[in-house]
Amino acid sequence: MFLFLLACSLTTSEFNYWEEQRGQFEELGYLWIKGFYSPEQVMLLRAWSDKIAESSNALLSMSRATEISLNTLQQTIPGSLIVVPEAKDPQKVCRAEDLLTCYPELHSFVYGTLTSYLSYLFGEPYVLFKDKINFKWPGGGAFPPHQDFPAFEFFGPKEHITAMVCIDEATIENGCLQIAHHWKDIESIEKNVIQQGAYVLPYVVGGPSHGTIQKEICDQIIWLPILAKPGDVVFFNSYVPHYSETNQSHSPRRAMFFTHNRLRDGEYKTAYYRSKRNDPENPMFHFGTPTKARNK
Ligand SMILES: O=C(O)CCC(=O)C(=O)O
Repeated sequence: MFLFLLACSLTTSEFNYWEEQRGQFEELGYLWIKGFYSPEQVMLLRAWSDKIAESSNALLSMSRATEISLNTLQQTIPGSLIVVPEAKDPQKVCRAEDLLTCYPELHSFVYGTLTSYLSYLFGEPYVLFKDKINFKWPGGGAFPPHQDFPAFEFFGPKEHITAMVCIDEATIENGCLQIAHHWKDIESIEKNVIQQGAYVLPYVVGGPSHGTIQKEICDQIIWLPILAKPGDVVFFNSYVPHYSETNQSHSPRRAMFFTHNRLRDGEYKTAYYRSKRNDPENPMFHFGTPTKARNK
């Protein structure tokens, strides 16, 4: 019904635009929209990223000064950021999460842009599932090839769409996102079918590579480097394999990630972050990431 009402109010060229975008997403599992945000909106995103970095570093310093672990601080300070250090350098913040609880204006901004865009694109309401910023400071860790779904499967929805928002220009040198292109053509692999057209590839369970897709499979995938510019947005579903290399440059490569699911599949953001704050070392929260967990 939503789609029908929407279609009635569109011009032909608008209708064609949405059809084309939807077709691309359905065919490839991702959609790269260049210049999604205006230069003014990019300035705002940069300002939020700077503030979040400052608050994340303040939490790390507080943890050092008080000798209260970061995990305990995040359980003790309601509404604080969830800050996850790099496994190889615990003084560096790999990512900060639950941003939208701490920054209500950022929440409105994301809802009015990305969430609305997805709802238009698919003709039904979408809601946020989780949100984060990956800082990828110079020397910052690589994310091994993984699919996101197995990290989310303990909550209800069987499909998620993440919007990656590029904050700093992404290059090969600074470890841009690399996304699997036409990966469904790979033959004769063992697949765990979740639903029609959606399957999980075999991956390493436990240990430092928890969540990494097996190497023989990665070698068959054609990877597309996403050389995104600030303000570009890449939507991708939770089954598309992706990875990124270490940042070999001298500047950060920051990107925000806003994961959504269809409203009709339920709202899980509060439950997701309650679980994460209560059990931050659970490997499911460190799937295919350069961060530390139990048994990882
Ligand atoms: O930030 C990146 O380059 C990779 C992000 C990613 O795959 C993740 O956070 O799961």
